[in-house]
Amino acid sequence: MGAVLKTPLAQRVLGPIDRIDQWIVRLPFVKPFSISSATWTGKEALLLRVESEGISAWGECVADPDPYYASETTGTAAHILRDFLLPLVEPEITLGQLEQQFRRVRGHGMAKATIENALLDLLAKRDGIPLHTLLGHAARPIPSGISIGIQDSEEELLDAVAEAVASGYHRVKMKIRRGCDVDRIAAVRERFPAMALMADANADYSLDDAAHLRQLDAFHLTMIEQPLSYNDIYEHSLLQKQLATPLCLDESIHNLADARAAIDLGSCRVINIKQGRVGGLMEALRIADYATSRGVPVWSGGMDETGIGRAVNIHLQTDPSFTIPGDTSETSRYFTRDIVTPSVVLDDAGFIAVPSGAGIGVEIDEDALRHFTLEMKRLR
Ligand code: OSB
Ligand code: MG
Repeated sequence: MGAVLKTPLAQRVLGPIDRIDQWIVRLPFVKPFSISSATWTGKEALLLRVESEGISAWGECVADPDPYYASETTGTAAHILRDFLLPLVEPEITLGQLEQQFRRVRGHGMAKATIENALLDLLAKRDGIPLHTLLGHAARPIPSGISIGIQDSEEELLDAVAEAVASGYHRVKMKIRRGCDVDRIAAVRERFPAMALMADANADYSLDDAAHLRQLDAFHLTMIEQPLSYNDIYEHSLLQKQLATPLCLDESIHNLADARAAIDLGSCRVINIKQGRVGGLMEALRIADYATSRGVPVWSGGMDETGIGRAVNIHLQTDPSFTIPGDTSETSRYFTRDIVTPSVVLDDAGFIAVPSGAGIGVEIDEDALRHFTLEMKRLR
């Protein structure tokens, strides 16, 4: 049951903006996180703070400093925000008009989402309502899933999965790559026969690997995420025809049009929606609606966000279209110290409580923010 809003989101006027500041922060990870194309030892993120009449609103860019997951980087996002997107942010225009203006800037969904997220936080805080209420959804406990990076050994992987299961995570995703896949999945499956398990290849395979990937059908995975190129939709449709296991697209989906193409071509049977990858919450909700109308379930991915982006992902998952546990894990899995309070924690049943305060509903820990700041700039 969605809350009734006086004005549809797209018709909301932005209102006065007194100041915009940008931070680049780097939070060290508890342990390195490896996917097929990269290893990260910390989360570097660009943050925006928009100030209006005493309200501080925040947006986190999900880009990494490198282009190993997506083509956007912290550096490209800073450039596009400063030179092309922020100049379009005017007090008298509506959110819908802003989205329309943003279309002239091609791509750069991560940069667009950063300012969109901050403006939605601002509007919600002005109304004194939580972000999920602004989006039209009611709070509900969010089932938590976990994404386990590529481990150095099978033993370390089994330990990590055992720890995740003991913590109550509702679904385990393990990262795979060429040469580190079938045997590892077989070992996890043998030890945990009934657990909801999936694998994410981060685009490491090609269509020539179809016969190899078909071996994974033996392990009743809930899905295989992005086996083929980050840039592909068509070849995934050919691969899906050869596999019983549902495919899920992540990297390939940048907007609603990509989602339509992927679903209509039969390239995937599930979509990983990262709101920060698709240009923001409004496009994420449109993709979720379309996918649901076509019988395709969606879930919220993650980008190892700080507490700002993680809170946004939690609010997004109040949309009933998000029927599969996402990659939103406890803060302590990533960081010893975060830049917001409170931390994300799981309850005894593996659920996350949606913040109930205004906007994103978490407070910036100014000391921690200062501690992790690499650079800060006033943009307006
Ligand atoms: O492919 O989903 C991915 C993290 C960084 C970049 C890409 C991905 C991931 C994750 C971790 O899988 C998600 C999370 O725990 O936030
Ligand atoms: Mg992925």
